[in-house]
Amino acid sequence: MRFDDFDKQMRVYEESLDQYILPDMYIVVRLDGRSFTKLTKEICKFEAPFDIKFRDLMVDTVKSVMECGFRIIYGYTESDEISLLFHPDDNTFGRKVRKINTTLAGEASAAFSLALGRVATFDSRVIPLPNKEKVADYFIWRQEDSHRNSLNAHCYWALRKDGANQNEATLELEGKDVPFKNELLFKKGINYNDLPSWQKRGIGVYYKDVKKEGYNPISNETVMTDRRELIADYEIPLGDEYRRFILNFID
Ligand SMILES: Nc1nc2c(ncn2[C@@H]2O[C@H](COP(=O)(O)OP(=O)(O)OP(=O)(O)O)[C@@H](O)[C@H]2O)c(=O)[nH]1
Ligand SMILES: [Mg+2]
Repeated sequence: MRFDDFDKQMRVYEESLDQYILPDMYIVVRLDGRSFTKLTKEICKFEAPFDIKFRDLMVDTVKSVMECGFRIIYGYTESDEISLLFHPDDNTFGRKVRKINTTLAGEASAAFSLALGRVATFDSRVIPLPNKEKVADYFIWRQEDSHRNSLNAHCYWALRKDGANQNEATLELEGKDVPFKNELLFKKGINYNDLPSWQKRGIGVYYKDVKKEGYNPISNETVMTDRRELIADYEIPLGDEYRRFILNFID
C-alpha cells in the first residue's frame, strides 16, 4: 500500500474521537490538581486550611498558562483548581478539544512542578458555554464553591486544632448549615467575615495597564511607558458586582 493511502486509512482511527468547540460558544477550561489532598497534607505538609506558599504556586501557575499561547482573558483560582476564560475569537488549534485539554494540563503541570521542585499534575476539562450570562454564572458558581469550601475548611481545621480527629471533625460538620458553622468559628475566636478575601472568594488574574519607569539611553532620560501586565487580584468583587466584572472581559 502506498504510504499516502496507509496514512489516510490510519488517520480515520486517530481522529475518531476528535471534537471541536463550535465557533459561537464561549470556552472556559478548568484545571484541577490531581491527588492534591495527598500532596498538600502528606507529601508537602502545607499549612491548613490555607497556605500562602501554595496560593502563590497556584497564582504563578495561572499566570504561566495564561501566557502559553492561547488568548486567555481571565484566570481564576481557588483551592487546587484554575478556571480560564478564552477570548471569544480564540481559534488556537482550530478549537480542537483534545489539543486544548492536553496542552493546558501539560503546561500547568510543568509550571507547578518546576516551581514546587517535585512532580504534580493537573487534569483539564473544556466547558463550552452558550452565552455571556452563562459565562458569568460559571464564575459565580466557582466563587460560591470557594466560599462553601472555605467555611467548611476553616471549621474542620478549627476542630482538628482543638483535638478532634478526622472522623470527629467530619461528623460534627455533617449536615450543618452556614449559621451553625459561622457560630462554631466565632466561639473559637474566629470571625469568618474578617478572614482574607482570597481565602473566601478565590483569586482573579487578568491583564491591567500599568505605568512602568524605563530608561531612554539616547536621550539619557527616565521615561514612563504603558505596559500590559498580568496581575493577581486578591480582593475580587462578590455577587452582582462580580457578574459585571466578568462581563467586562467579554463585552
Ligand atoms: N493544606 C492545604 N491544602 C489545600 C490548600 N488549598 C487546597 N488544598 C487541598 O487541596 C485538595 C483539593 O481537593 P480535591 O481537588 O477535591 O481533591 P484531590 O485530592 O486533588 O483529588 P482529585 O482532584 O480528584 O485528584 C483539598 O484536600 C484541599 O484541602 C492549602 O492552602 N493548604
Ligand atoms: Mg484536585
